[in-house]
Amino acid sequence: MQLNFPDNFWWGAATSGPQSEGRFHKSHANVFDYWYDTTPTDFHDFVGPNTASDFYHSFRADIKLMKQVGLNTVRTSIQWTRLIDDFETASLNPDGVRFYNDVIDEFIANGITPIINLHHFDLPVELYQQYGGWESKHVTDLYAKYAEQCFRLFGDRVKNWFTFNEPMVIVEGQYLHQFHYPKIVDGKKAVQVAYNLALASAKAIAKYRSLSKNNDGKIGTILNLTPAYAASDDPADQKAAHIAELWTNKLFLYPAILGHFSEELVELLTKDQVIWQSTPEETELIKHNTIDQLGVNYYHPFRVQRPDISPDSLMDWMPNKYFANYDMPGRVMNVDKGWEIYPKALYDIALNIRDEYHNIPWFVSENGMGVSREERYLNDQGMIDDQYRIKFMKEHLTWLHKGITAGSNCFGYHVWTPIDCWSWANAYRNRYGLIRNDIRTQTKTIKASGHWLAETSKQNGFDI
Ligand code: BGP
Repeated sequence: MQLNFPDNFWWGAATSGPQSEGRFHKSHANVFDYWYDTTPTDFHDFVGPNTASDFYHSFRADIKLMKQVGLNTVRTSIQWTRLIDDFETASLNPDGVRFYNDVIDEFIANGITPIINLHHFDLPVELYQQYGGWESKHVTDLYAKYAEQCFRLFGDRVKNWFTFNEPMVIVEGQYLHQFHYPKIVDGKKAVQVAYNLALASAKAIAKYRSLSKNNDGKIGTILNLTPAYAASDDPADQKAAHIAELWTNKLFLYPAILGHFSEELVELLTKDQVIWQSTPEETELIKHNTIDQLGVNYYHPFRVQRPDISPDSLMDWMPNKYFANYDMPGRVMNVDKGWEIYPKALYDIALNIRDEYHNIPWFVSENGMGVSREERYLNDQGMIDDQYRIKFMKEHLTWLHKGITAGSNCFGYHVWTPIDCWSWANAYRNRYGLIRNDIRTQTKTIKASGHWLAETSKQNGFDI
């Protein structure tokens, strides 16, 4: 039986500037450049972002390969530090302008629609050092200025914009769970940063809509949704899962789509005395600048157990890794992370968006399987025979298809990632690409999964 997807379905893949380009325009560093420059030992095999997959030099050849694996859309991001010279005035770096113009034109010339994200964890480190980064509302204004430059420069050709990738990872990585620089544990700051990110997104959306030439485009945001399932029927686990859902998913879904924060979450944060500082003008801005479309990054669910300490306080248990996975059932991926593979969550997400978020148009903006030491699967022809990744994509797409059949308004599926790329502190440990990148030589070759996707995209579906 053939599964057919809606007309004009986005068969695509996602990457980001900091993970693919390599370091150019060296006069500014983002937080990852800086972290690597100062503590290279924090990075797997001491591999940093300096070269990444060298997209800055090889984008023309890379885009040809992306075309060969059937992608009709590709998401990447513009780097704030590479496009802008002076963050206060948002004056431009000419080489950054040239590069991103060339990239966008090259995608279009190859029949690939560029989907552009404005921020993928790559805060200019100067803005952290001067203002505390996203802790500061001034930085949200500077971000909106940078966003405006992007809309003005590229809005004639780019019609699908996204304001942030995974704001929750910024909050948790930098301010709670210490996996991103500056590795702080501070619940109050974490909550303010979350609010400021939602505010910054609304400011960028307001700018976009005020520029009339962009009226034919759409703007959205990209959230990592992690459905929180209770580990058992025990009411304490059920309650814990409910609270986890409030923080993990509703924190950003509500302002982005509904234009306000969840009252229940605000109540909990107020009780914990960590609620953000806001003004009535900001509340109005958020209310009137909701998104046109949503990107959903999905990798794994949470299985939530009741915490050892009070389940009524978010802040008590969050730094204690309350959401840490308990023994995961079934298959897992990512040797270091042990992420559970649970494709049905995509169906649950689809129905949740349909029922609780106005059935807003959305797409899977990241879904992928990280595998370590993938050379193990090189076959006699020198191709990575990644049947496990094909199985992974088929399973997820099958559940997504059920969600679409049930009326959810999903218009695309993007694999993480087109070409093996640099994964933050994990560097090249887990490979996700449809295209292999031998990082010693920067030689790029299509994997079995890339050939499978080319066929699937051509057929607009696949046999199950
Ligand atoms: C998402 C990020 C991507 C990418 C992916 C894979 O959270 O948006 O940038 O890195 O996860 O995860 P990782 O690279 O940590 O293995």
